[in-house]
Amino acid sequence: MGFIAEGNTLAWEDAEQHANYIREHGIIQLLNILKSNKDRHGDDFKWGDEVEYILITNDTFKLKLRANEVLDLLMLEEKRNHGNVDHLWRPEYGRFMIEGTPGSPYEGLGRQLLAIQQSLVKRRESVQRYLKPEESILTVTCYPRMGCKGFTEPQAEVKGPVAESQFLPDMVINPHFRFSTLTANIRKRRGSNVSINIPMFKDTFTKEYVDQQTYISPDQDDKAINQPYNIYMDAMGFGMGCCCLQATFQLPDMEEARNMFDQLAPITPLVLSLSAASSIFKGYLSDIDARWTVISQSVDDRTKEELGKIGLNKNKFVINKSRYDSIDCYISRSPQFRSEYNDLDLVYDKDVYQKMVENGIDGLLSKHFAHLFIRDPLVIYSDKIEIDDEKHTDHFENIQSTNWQTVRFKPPPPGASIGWRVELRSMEVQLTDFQNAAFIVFSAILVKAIADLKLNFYVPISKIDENLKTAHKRNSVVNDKFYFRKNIYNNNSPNGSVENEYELMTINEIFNGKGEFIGLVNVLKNYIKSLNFDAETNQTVNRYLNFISQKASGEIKTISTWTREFVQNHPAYKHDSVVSEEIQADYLKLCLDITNGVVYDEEIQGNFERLDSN
Ligand code: GSH
Repeated sequence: MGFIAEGNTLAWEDAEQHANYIREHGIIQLLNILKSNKDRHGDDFKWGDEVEYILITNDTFKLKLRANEVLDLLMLEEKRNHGNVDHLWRPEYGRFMIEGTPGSPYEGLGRQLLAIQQSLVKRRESVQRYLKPEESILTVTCYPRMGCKGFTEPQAEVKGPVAESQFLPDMVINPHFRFSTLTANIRKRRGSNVSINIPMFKDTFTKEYVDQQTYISPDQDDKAINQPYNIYMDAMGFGMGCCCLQATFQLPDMEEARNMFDQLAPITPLVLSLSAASSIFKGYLSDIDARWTVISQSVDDRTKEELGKIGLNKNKFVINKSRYDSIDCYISRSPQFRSEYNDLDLVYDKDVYQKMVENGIDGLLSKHFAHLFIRDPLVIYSDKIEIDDEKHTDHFENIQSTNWQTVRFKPPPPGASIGWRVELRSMEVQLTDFQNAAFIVFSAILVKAIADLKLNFYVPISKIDENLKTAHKRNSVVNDKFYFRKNIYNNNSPNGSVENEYELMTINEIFNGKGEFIGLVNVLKNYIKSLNFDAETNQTVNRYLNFISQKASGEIKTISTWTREFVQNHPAYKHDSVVSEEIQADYLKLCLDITNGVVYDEEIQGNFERLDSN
């Protein structure tokens, strides 16, 4: 869920002048939070999921730009019931998007796990009440023909003043100020439109250059755009218009949350590969299977100085990654941590670091936040600049909530009963409620098992980055190998070389076992035995874990692979990588039918959802 305030946002020219003030006070606010919460202990294991949906027309299969109206009605219910509702609904980037979470967090494991899928089913029903007959919601990660002619309902003009995109009308952006301000300010800060370039899948008749009509402004990097077999996209909406599945976990205290942040970081590329659900971008079959890099490029606000293309003058740092990227440093002080794991040359603000250390914060955590604070605040509300740092954390949240990393370390908000949390952000949303429930439950059990069994997933952070790249490859679940620890039970800091601690393994080996290692799924199956679930919970949870296991073995296809094959086998497909309106319509119709239980497809559902409905 985003950090959203009411008020007037500043255009970049004005916002820029307040950046240092926001950062300075953001740090004061952070220090206040740390001071009052560093000794907080004993919070319960509470957690929740976030699912993002798109709204489409079920007759013409266009993106329907009306989710904001539906959201208003859903939020009105929340207001009327004083927050006492089964689901919470929040805005997301697209005017066609909506985000749903449980009304209150799940607590612990146990029979709660039975409620999740039901909650997801009810969430859909709850939205459905406010839809017109020709409208439906879907959980597809990326709308295939985003940015193609006439892809929205109603149709709208491109080249609007906000995104200045030649493909996406400004109308696709959620009308809340935050989203258009983010879009315009990212563009203005970097000095040109964002430039998203991903490889196209090369089929027999794929043209080397498909976008020759593309207008490239003089300040754009035309080399990147004009490569052969390239899909070029020029607006934030191509990325932030993608949908994901996230889960947030509250841990008992700061140290456990720091440990969980570290332990989940190596998991993020693995679950991205496993949940991969996006292989079509801007109407073309792409050569990647996951959304992450597209979003990363879509919000990359780095200037030429920050990219190292010209010398530093106005900006302070050369920065190696986009704001939406993998994490750059581990933060835990657990005995499992070795300083060698932090093997990236971390870019961080030395002044922020100094200030934090002077205020008694340890070096590791200070570096983490000093790294987040190398970014400028992008959305500043004119009426919320001078605020009471003792009572508010808006300026800290401003920086924190626009550092979109694979995992997020979340300190307690002021004045609430909420504790230290960690958010897992890399998974792609799945088509059905069963599939999403399976990933959510898998994540929750994994988190609890990490905490209780002290599982150790540390690999050098540079290896996580390599794994994240690998996770984008076509069908990486089956075709590729990922760096993973040989021994996940190693509780003490070993002395040998770090290189000997990990090896390249397939997703199947990591999840289903290799040699003496029984695999993550079996680790979790053994772990839940100790939780003494009742028979029903046990059966349901095992079904979810078996689903994950079969996805890892490739027996059940990723949505990306399945989508790719659907297109390639479609009678209208000309083997030129083009996903026409006709193909998209048939594809989305099938997605809808599977979601609604009208069609069953074992390739992505296995036998599980059939069992489920019995
Ligand atoms: N849809 C995204 C994904 O597929 O990874 C995740 C959602 C997201 O990052 N949304 C942006 C945001 O700022 C909206 S522009 N969210 C609030 C936050 O990260 O705190």
